[in-house]
Formats: sequence, structure tokens, C-alpha cells
Amino acid sequence: MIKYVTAGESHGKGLTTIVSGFPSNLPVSSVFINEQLKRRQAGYGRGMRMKIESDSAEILSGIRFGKTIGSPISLFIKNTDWQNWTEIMSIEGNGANIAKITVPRPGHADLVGVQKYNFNDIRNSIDRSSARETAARVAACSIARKFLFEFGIRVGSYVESIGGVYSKNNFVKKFINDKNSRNYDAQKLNNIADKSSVRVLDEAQEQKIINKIKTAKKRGDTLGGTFVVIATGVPVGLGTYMNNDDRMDAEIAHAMLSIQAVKGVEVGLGFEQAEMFGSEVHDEIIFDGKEFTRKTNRAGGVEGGITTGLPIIVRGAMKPISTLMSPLDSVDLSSLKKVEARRERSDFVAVPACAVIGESMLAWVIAKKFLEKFGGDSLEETKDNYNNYHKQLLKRIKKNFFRK
Ligand code: EPS
Repeated sequence: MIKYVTAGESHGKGLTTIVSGFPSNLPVSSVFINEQLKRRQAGYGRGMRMKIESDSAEILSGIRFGKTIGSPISLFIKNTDWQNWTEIMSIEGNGANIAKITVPRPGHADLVGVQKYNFNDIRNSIDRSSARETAARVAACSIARKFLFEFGIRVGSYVESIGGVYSKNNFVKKFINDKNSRNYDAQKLNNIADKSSVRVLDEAQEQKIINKIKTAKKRGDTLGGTFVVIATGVPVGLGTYMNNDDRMDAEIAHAMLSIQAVKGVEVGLGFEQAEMFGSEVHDEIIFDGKEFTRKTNRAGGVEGGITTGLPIIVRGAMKPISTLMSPLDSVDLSSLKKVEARRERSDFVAVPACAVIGESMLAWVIAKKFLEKFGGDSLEETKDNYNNYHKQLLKRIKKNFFRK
């Protein structure tokens, strides 16, 4: 069973994550982790903080001579900005000289955080609820991503829309109807998207989005958007309908909604299916001589909470960043009077980063389900189990059902 925990405040000394449960002998390097961290930092519309930080993970344990040894892997990402926050975020002292934050921002965890935790300074809510925490997640999930590489499973993503600006080409639709989608390599998506300043696949759309972000900035406003995450090379049989919380799609939805500011998730055709006839929705089954597949992949790679062997297709919706430079109304907790919400240095748009985080989360869920199914204390043992399963898959169906 793989697990990870993250710790750290946005303006504290840094972020830590401890990852456990991966088999031994998996090659892992900080170079690989740092590539992912860099991807998370990119994107037109990020704020000043991303110019201050250059996220990199220091490996503190769990790796020897470039490979996992089965022990918990601890990673540390320093906050370069910490040097400017040593007093405000001090671990010692009583904070008597620090100006308290008393005005919550609508849409942020500011108010609910102080209500729930009995704080006298909103800074406590701000700093842990911040999406800066996702740097630690991306680092942790890079171990999962690297693990999946060993089995030819790739996870990629792109930004589908920002502020309602979509491409004329609906890539997901095409992909769902592509009979060869099972041979696709999701890494290809990243090769294209990572070249775009807003991680889109369509150049014409990119300029329109940049213009929309410029408009938002001028208004002192922010934008959200939708992103698509795809995993390819996923074997049939991960997840189960046996228990509600073990369903693959349920775990995916949980993982996506756990990302700060994500408010909606769809698997495959998602909400659109609710408006269609059954005959237009369900993927017809075919046998290609070697294995079972589907004519289409509207289900997004999951049926009955179990992976079908076709790519997993997930779409997420991120709301606009809640810190506005032209703020909405709020209430000052120190006077209970109506005031403008507080401005705080933030991003205008973070959908490109969110897509990379979505990839990371999907990689984690797949690795988790994969190891639940195939187990193994060493990478070699996991590979043996996996290869044997593949060898037996069709043989078992034939043995159980086939009548000449
Ligand atoms: C950050 C995400 C955003 C940034 C943060 C760094 O966090 P939040 O969800 O709180 O808006 O604004 O940087 C700052 C808080 C700052 O000091 O600028 C990230 O992804 O690293």
C-alpha cells in the first residue's frame, strides 16, 4: 500500500513529503523529480512568487545509488521566499509584533479556517491551504510516475480552456472515437502542451487565451479553466466494484477534487452522457484476435470501477483564483464591518499548473491501484506478477467460457 503525506506552509521554511510503500530497485533521481516540479511552476498568468522560487527536491532518504531501497522516501523543497517571512512565520515567539490578518477573501479557506481552528490570525489558514502545497504533491507523485514508466504507463495533460476560451478542435472527442487510442502514448500530449505558455494544444487558442488573461489582469480579476489528463498503457483490471471506495473512478474523482480550486471532475464523456441515448454512450465490445477492446472509449477507460485497458480520460474544472486585485466584499473580523477583501500576492491564472498537478494525482492513483493488484516488494517481483497476469488473461477467459 503506497502512501504519502505532505507538510509545510506556503511561506515557511519549505515543504516536505514522505512517500512510502514503493518496491525496492526502482530507479529514482532528483533530476526526474525536478523536471516535474519545473513543469508545475510554468504558465502564463502565474504571479511574482514563481519568479522567486526555483523548486527542487532534496532527497533525504529512501534512495541508495539511484534506486529505492523500500524504505520511506523523504523529500524536501525549500521555499526561497522564506527569508522574507522569518518573522511573520516564525516557529518560536508569540507573534505579538506581527500585524494580524483580519479580512477573509471570498472563495478562499480564510474564513472557514479561522472558524474551524479557532485562530486569531487568518495567516494560519492562508499558509497551509495555499496551493503551494502541490509542489510537495508533484514531488511525491513523481515516484509514482517513475514507477508507472516501468510498465509503459504514461500520464499526460493539457489545458482545454481558460476563461471559457476553447479550441475549435475537440481533442477529447476525437480521442474517445479513435480506434487506435490504446496505442497512444500520453507523453506526446506533454511534448506539445509543455511548449505552449498556457499548455494548450492549439496555437490559435493560445493567443486568444493570453488576451483573455491580459483582460483579467487589467480588471484586477482572475480566471479558471478546464484541463484534461490522460493515462495510456493502463492494464485492464485496476480498481474494483466490490467496495464503494475502491472504485477506480471514485478514487480518481477524489484525487482530482483534492487539488486546491478544483470544483468539478468528469471521467470519459462525463456529464454529456446524461443527455444522450444509451446506444450513443456505451462502448461496443470487440475481440481483435488477441484481446478484448472497445470500438470507442466514451467510458474514459473505466467500467464498473475497473480499468478496461483503454486510456483513462479525466477532465477537471478549476475555479478562478480567489485572490482578486479588485476585491469583492467581505467583513473585517476585528470590527464586523463590511470592507473590501484583502489583496495578497497571488496568481491570476494557474490552470496550466493545475493540469500538471492533475497528472501527478492520476499517476498516484494508478500506481496505488496497480500495486494493490500486483504487489511485490521488489520491482522485479512486481514485474513478474504483472507479466504473468497478462499471459494468463486470455487463457483464463478461454478456459472458462470458450466452446468450440
Ligand atoms: C503557489 C501557489 C499560490 C501562490 C503561492 C505559490 O498559492 P495560493 O493558493 O495561496 O494563491 O500564490 O505564492 C504565494 C502565496 C506568494 O507568496 O506569492 C505555488 O503554486 O507555489
